[in-house]
Amino acid sequence: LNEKEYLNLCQDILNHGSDRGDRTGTGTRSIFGYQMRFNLQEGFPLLTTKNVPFKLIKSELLWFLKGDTNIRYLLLHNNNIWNEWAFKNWIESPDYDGPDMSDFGLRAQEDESFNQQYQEQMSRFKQLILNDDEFAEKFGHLGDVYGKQWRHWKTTTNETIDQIKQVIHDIRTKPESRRLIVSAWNPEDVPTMALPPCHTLFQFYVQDGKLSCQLYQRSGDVFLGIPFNIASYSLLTHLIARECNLEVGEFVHTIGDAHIYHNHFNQVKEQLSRDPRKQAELMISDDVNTIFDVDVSDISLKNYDPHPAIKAPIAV
Ligand code: DHF
Ligand code: TMP
Repeated sequence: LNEKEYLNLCQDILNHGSDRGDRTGTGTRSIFGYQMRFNLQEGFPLLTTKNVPFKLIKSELLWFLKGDTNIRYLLLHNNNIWNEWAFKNWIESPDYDGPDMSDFGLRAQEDESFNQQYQEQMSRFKQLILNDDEFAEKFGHLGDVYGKQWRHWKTTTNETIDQIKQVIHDIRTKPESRRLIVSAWNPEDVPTMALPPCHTLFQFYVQDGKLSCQLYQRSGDVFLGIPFNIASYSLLTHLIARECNLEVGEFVHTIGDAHIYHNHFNQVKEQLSRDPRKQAELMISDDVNTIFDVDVSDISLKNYDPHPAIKAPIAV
């Protein structure tokens, strides 16, 4: 069962991980180097032991595929998962004129009156991104993150490389190639990114008419980020396979620092007490010609019947 792969990872970290400090000041329990395998023929590996909002995963992946790095597109799709990292750029800039928001991630969790102020500034920020073009241009960008590196990698001679088009071409023409790689890790750009890419590099592999994908993720927030990442790369594998007239094979997920934040322990234990259900099926509309003009409405799930969602604070 695919979902066991994930539940075993959670249990392994709880049992054998080291308690460590981290950049966000939250604290984690972590292990280094872990691999999960998901057979995409068995169904779509969206977790069922908690409700994972698939519509957010779709719009985030289509945003990457468009080569977009501005959160305005996400907000237009009611997707708030990247807000904090754009907000950070604004509150640290001379343009920001509201109350002090330094260290807002931790303070909002600990101080209710500060949390109110934070919510007010965040909703002002979202309105400005949506309604003010100039503001969105200035503060909506997360730096040269995934979309930029996937579709418009800048070369030293000022040309751009479209890694996604290139890899699709290579899968079609050289399916036995061992060089079917897309990298989001661009050392020159890392210092200016809101968050250096967590999913850093992926590779495709074709065997028996099936397309497999392996991701190397340098850092994984096992309760919040990883369930999204599994579904996102599985969806990407389906889309690329369709583009290349292949079936889907496996999604292999390799993680460097795999961690559970200390303030997610109760949530993880609750999730581990639940029994996995039957996996959903992914449906992609027949109207889709190429993955470059897929719309969120072209992608849907059949028979997704998860346990209830479990809330947890995100470490900023
Ligand atoms: N930072 C950290 N500390 N962990 C992350 O997983 C993470 N992920 C990022 C950006 N920065 C991050 C991008 N992906 C959520 C899931 C994925 C994600 C960002 C946020 C999240 O909060 N998921 C909630 C539901 C959120 C909602 O409904 O708006 C969840 O319960 O799955
Ligand atoms: P870091 O840059 O210090 O590693 O912090 C990034 C955090 O975000 C870390 O907890 C991993 C998590 N993360 C994911 O798990 N998946 C993602 O897709 C993203 C963007 C972040």
